Amino acid sequence: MPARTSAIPTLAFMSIADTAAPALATPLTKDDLLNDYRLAWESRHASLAGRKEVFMGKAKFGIFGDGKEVPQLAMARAFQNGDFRAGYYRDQTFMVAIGQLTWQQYFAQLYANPDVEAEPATGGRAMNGHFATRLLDDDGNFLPQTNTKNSSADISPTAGQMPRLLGMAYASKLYRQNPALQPFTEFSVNGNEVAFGTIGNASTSEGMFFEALNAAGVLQVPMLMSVWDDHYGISVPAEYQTTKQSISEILMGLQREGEGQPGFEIFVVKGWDYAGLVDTYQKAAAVCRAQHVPVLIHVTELTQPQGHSTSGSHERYKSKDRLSWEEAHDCLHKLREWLLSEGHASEGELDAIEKDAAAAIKTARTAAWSAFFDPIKAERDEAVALLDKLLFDTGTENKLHELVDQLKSNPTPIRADIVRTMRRVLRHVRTEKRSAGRRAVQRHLEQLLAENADRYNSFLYSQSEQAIGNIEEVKPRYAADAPVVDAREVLQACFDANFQRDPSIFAIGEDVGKIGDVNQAFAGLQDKFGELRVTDTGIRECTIVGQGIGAALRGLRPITEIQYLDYLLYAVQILSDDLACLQYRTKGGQKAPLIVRTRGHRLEGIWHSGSPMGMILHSLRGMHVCVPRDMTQAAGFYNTLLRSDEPALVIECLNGYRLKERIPANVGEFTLPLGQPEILLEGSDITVVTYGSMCRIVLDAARQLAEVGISVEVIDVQTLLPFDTQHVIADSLRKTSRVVFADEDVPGGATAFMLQQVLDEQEAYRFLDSQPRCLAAQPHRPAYSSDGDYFSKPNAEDVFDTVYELMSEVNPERFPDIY
Ligand SMILES: Cc1ncc(C[n+]2csc(CCOP(=O)(O)OP(=O)(O)O)c2C)c(N)n1
Ligand SMILES: [Mg+2]
Repeated sequence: MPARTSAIPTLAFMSIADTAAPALATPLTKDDLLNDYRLAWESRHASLAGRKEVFMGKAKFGIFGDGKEVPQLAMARAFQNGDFRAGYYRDQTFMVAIGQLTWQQYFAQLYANPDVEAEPATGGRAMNGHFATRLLDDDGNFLPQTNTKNSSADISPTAGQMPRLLGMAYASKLYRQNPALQPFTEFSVNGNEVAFGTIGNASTSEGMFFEALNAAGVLQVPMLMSVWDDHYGISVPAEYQTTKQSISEILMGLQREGEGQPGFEIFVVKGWDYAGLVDTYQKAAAVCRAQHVPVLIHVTELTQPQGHSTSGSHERYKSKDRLSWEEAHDCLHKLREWLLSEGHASEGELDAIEKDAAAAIKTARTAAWSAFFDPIKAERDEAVALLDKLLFDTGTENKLHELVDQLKSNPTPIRADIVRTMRRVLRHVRTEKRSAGRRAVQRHLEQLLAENADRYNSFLYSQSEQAIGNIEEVKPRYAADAPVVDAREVLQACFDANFQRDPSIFAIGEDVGKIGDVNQAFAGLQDKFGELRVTDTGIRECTIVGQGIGAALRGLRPITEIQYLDYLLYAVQILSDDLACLQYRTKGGQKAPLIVRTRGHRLEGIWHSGSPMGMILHSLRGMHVCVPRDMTQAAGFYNTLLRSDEPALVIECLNGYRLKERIPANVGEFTLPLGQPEILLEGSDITVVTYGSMCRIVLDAARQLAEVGISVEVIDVQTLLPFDTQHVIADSLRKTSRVVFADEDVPGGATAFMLQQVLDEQEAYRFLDSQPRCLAAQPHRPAYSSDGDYFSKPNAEDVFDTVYELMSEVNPERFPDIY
């Protein structure tokens, strides 16, 4: 083992402190040091044992924090109550060090224990190494955050933690600088909370990393970013990942010139240098917390003793030299050397700690396995008892005995084995409906399916009292002389009222601040409510959304704006991977009620007319998707959403802001329920289902169709998620027996979704006398200008012809072919 080269912490680019501090300037007792040593070894043993569990078939996959233990101990020492983490799968040591993970819980996650008590981070839903603390109580309300240490819920996509991290840091800025937020004492103490980020060296190659760092520097928020640098991203070394192979070197331009200047503090410290790490984190967190200066700590020379994950072995791609360098620089061995050389402990003491650590992990692992497996065995035994009884009653078939015996003798059954066997057995005795044994099995199966639905399918959406379906409907009221205004003014009045009502609401986005967004729904509101409430951002859709997610997690009510629907693509990944699945992946442990506001459908050209609703519907389950046809409906949705605790996307009609609408007297109070279509025109021959800007076109076509004697019922679905919860459309088809789904998406996009919902989900196929038709835009993006629009998107003539064709098929005499 090579000797430690220096007792001096390796700090570079530091502007706030000397670089020649003595080893461990931070006052730590011998107990502190030995506890850290114990925890480091427990963590190592957990990694070693975890890998074995996977190879023994007790878990499906494993990724571990071995080789990253020591810097995490140092980070944990700087992490205080109220702070938040957004990190990745290597952070087990940190999570245990801050007291938010036990080793038993660690193994529970490895085994995928679906019991939230056993595995509080994800309820067995995420792979191991996906950490989270429970931020909500059993009713789905936020717990106080300032007296605990908090972690947002990890996701697998590399660098996906970055946008949310920015938002969590941004919340501290708002809590410190906006006096109206002072009453929110359960979320912040004067904005003192630091958002700690962790990321692997290779993942810094992702665009989101750079976007988030730049934004943090611009915003000057308390974001403390650590890069765990082990030189690799799976098998691909730094040469392929990072210019100059050093993230700190290439980010040097972010370094601030001095106190009070804009920019970052950047530190570089070796990952095996315990003293240097502890001191660095203390200094870094202090400046970050006090001055709201973002910090980057580049932790170098880390290793991966077991390679990347259980999917492969690193001997395949690391040279012998590299492997022996890694062994020599293993941070645990280095820590041991340092404790001995500094006289903090004897060999015997450290040996005993290492031994105890191994034993502690064994105990935790065994307990976790029993807690996971015993209930399954009990479920299996219960099922087998019922099945035996059924066989006794009815079964003579060998096949049945075989099925039950297989389940009985399976040494490691899973829940699917139990349910699968019961379903297959019931299939075999389907004619024995009167057998009591069969009925008992069926009842039990139903119970198991319900339990497993809770385990595996619950919490896609909020189940709290503020869930969207629980928000009371308040109808709009109109004064007799209600002013008729440009539609954007309806929104402006709605936002104005809500901003007055709730100080936690704020809006950010490109051009949202000074000019009040490109269509001026926020016009004048920055002047009225200040720059912290209505705020311009850089052009960075992904982190605009992330800023909202992180702030919403910390009790604020952000409205983040994506200037045009076409640019939502930049943010869809994070909306899908982070926001939409947040409740689900924590089994109701976290929520981020973020509203994403955007505008789309019809305007001009390839990048300002998009209506990629299919893409949205396919990727954002877990969010609500509102497609209001005008600004009054949009205002109703904002009023509802701002009172609920669920995330949603609201797509306003780009071509609707200058149309005239009447302002309701209760413009900030009336609420529009989601999932309730509106019948815009009653008719008897055929139903046309549509939404958004197409409503006006379909209404126009319906008037033309009326002239030739065809009576069209026009339905605006209003929200695509949720979709027509009361089956209003099926009821309409009961009457008309014919349906056209029309929108501006590509063929097979949201029209196909609506068709599936109505025919399959609502079973309305039974009412149809004609083929259901979908009328969508052309499969390409819309071409520029009015002719481009006419020939790219469905127009009134297209709607007319589609409906007419259907009616002509039904009654060719009355409706002879046009063409
Ligand atoms: C967006 C995305 N691409 C690829 C992957 C697959 N993947 C998981 S971890 C990883 C390497 C990450 O390396 P690094 O950031 O250095 O972290 P380390 O595992 O080395 O600590 C890759 C490519 C992923 N999870 N997400
Ligand atoms: Mg790496």
